[in-house]
Amino acid sequence: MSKLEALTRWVDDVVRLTQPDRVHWCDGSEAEYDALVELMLASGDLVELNPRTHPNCHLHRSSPSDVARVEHLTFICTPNKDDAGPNNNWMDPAQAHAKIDALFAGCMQGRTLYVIPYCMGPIDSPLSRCGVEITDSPYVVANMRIMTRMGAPALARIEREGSRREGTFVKGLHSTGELDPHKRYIMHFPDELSIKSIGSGYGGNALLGKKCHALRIASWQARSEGWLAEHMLIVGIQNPQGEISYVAAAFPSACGKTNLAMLIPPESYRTAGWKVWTVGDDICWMTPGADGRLWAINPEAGFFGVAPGTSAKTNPNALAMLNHDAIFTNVAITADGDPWWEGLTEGTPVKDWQGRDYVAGNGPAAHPNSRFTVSARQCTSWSPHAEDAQGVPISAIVFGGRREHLVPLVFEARDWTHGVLVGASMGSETTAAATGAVGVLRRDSMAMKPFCGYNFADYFAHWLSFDKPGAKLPKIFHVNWFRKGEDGKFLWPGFGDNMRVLEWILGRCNGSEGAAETPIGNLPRAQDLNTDGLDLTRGKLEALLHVDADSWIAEYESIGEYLASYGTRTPEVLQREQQRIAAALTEEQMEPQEVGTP
Ligand code: OXD
Ligand code: MN
Repeated sequence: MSKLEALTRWVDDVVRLTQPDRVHWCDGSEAEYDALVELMLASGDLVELNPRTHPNCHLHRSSPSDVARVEHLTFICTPNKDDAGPNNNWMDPAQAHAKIDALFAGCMQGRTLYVIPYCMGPIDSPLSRCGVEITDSPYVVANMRIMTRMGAPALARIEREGSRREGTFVKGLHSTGELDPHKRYIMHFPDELSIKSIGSGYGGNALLGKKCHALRIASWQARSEGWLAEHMLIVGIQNPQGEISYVAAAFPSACGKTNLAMLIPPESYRTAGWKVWTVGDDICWMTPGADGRLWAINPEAGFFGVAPGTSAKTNPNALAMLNHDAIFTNVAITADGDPWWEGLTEGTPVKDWQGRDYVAGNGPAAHPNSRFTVSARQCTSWSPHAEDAQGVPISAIVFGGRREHLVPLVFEARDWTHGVLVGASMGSETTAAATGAVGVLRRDSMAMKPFCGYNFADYFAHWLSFDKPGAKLPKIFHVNWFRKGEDGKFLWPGFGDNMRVLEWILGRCNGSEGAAETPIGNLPRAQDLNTDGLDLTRGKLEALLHVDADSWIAEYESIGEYLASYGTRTPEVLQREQQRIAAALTEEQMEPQEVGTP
């Protein structure tokens, strides 16, 4: 129960609509979590993993038709269709409420309705925002306890803020319904600060604090309040002098944000005193501070990471934190009951993600979008500043995608406007994080295509609006770890060696690194990147940094068409920037000119 009338009234309305047998207000305690686990072990929703090697770890197997976000069933419901924009599916709010409420009617009969008060961001931070999720899924409650600050302290904050002003918390209503893909919708009502999701138990569709609140609703709120809600990791990079610079990086889903967020530098860097601190792996809320810099918090308290590919080589920090107190979804298991996924070198799967006997050659053992849920505090690189109420100051923003061809390892945008264009024109090959074809190139502006709660044209304008007198904005960069050579193999080793690129990026921020100027931006020359100890031929390095004018002319034509597809709302400044670069590409013979050698 709550003393906040707006909250109890809403819960009562939902109870009348969904008709649960019981109502449980979550306090977020360990005892509550343990009781939920017992309940799910008894119902078969969870399977206990090997308690010797993985104490307090459990496996959940979802319905096989409910394994990823469903972008085609995700709607932004604004009174005016243009406010949602061509980047979103839109439905009229009245029609959307009627359609989804008909599915919610009586859907919790025989079930318990859980009320989850949660806070996105450190509980004492003015940058944090609260919400309440109602769900009939104990699996969702258990995950929300790991992913957010959930329970009594969040309820106290909601009541405090709500007693001063109505409508301060985000209302999220969720039911697994019948887990029927034909009766599945994820609907957002940004100007009502509300979310309704039915028919799925999958993370991004069901843990409403994450994509639905912290990105789609928050991006809308951020626009009206002058901040940014972004699909970005946050890392602190400590140099041998002990100074820490913070970098925020946007990559589409399943493109390595978690790995970059937990990067362990190569040995030579570690010996020299470099260290990387994790602040967040998926979402970043940034607000201009009194000093003109952008200050960032990670609104989440845990990681909901992609399991396949996580290994001692790619992400030792992640692997180490998954030995206890974690939930695994749709991974395979070994004969000893240890979790297993493709990419692990130890162990042999005996049951696949659907619990069937594993047969090699019959598809992957773990689902390609199988996940782990784990508290951020279990990560050894978790930053001591990750919970700072004022956030951390951002020195560089990095955009990136999965591009086999064309896009060089790294380049720097000339200024903020150019950087916004670089983010807006990001392209990436699709992954298994959403249903649909994998490996298809699509534009994914700022990695926010599935997550921006309003018209991208207005979103680009909002980004541009931060460039004002007194602002000390981060420098903007673009990276591509995925470029392939003529032999079809990745040119860059990636993972820990990405530290070499981060070093150049930070050097550009403090003026100590050189670059060559090209129409698409400033690139490191071969001598500007530290490749000592890398098995990288000069030819490969040149291929990684190559800017092919003809292909870029075609790319900029396609970027122009993309911007035009947002119609008259597209900021003119951005179109002019696109035209300027397109013209420079045609004119220049791509003769690199040196700028600022250290
Ligand atoms: C995620 C996603 O789960 O982007 O983070 O899909
Ligand atoms: Mn994500």
